[in-house]
Amino acid sequence: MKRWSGIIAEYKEFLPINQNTPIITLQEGNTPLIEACNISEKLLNNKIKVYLKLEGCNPTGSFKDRGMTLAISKAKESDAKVVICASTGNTSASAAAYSARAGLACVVLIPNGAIALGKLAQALIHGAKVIAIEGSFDDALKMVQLLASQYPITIVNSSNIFRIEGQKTAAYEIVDALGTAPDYHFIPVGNAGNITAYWKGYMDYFNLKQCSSLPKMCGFQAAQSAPIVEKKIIEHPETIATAIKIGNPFSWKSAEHARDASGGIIESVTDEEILYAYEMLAQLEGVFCEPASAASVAGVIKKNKENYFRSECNVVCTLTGQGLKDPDRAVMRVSKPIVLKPELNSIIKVLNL
Ligand code: AN7
Repeated sequence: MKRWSGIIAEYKEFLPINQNTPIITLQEGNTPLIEACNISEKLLNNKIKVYLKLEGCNPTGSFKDRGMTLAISKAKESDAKVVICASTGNTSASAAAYSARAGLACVVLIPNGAIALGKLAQALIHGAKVIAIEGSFDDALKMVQLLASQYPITIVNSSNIFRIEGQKTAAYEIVDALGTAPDYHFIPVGNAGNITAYWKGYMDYFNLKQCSSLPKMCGFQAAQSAPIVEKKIIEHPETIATAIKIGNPFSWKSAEHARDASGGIIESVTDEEILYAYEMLAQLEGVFCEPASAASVAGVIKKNKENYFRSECNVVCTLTGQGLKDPDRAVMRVSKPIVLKPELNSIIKVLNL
């Protein structure tokens, strides 16, 4: 039996490492790619085949681990002592975990009161120094860039090229699993690193003739946090999908490049559309992702209504993070438990038996 050893060991010929790079891994990657048959049947008239790439199955519960294993390994190789990031939650959780494993000090700046509790818990329990900025993610990222320009601290946001390099391996896995590239790839967009990374991954494989076609890259932002769609910086982004509540994405230009070079789109979905997809994923497919992740499937539902797809095509949706990170949102969305005394009759009545 072959044991999966994490994305660096598995894809080392595609990654910027050498014999001196210490590999800091939690065996991230190799995430499931499952078919969403029920969503396809019930919400899309069986017109298209939909696959879900379950990135919430990574060790810290999000896709960030793919980039973080490489960023932290390279930081360790260059003898860094301290790493830093700004985060809407998942980057900080991942940075804190991989730093703990590497024996590096980790500083994370988060927008105060605006990240999901599970993510905050992760950063704290892994021993990061957590600073809550009274401002937005964009304010926190600005502070990180200023600090790292003046002090010997390594940034592990997606401005760190090793993050993008690691994250591109998800595209390799998809092609390895399907035997070909999908027709469309739908993905949530926040700081826009992941759409950049997937496009790089697909291009790598295409250039190496591992696939003979390329997907159209279709990115989705939340409606009131959609700077790329509106072509302007959003000073006060709003959305319940806190992971993608970003008004001035770092990888703005490269996301536009991925869209244009692939013939894809970057559009927005409303919070209600996101929450509907979030609930449908849970109730029709048994997949609990976080709200931001559901933006990809919300995008598919929306574009299908607009007749965007040609029939018999296939679509991969990246579900970027695990639903348990933000359980409050789930409890808010659906009906509460029915509280009863321990009496058989009252239970029977409620169950209509
Ligand atoms: C679940 O953690 O930016 O477009 O600081 O956590 O690559 O930014 C998170 C982003 C989608 C958007 N889904 O990805 C952070 C952070 C989830 C996320 C995104 C994020 P990018």
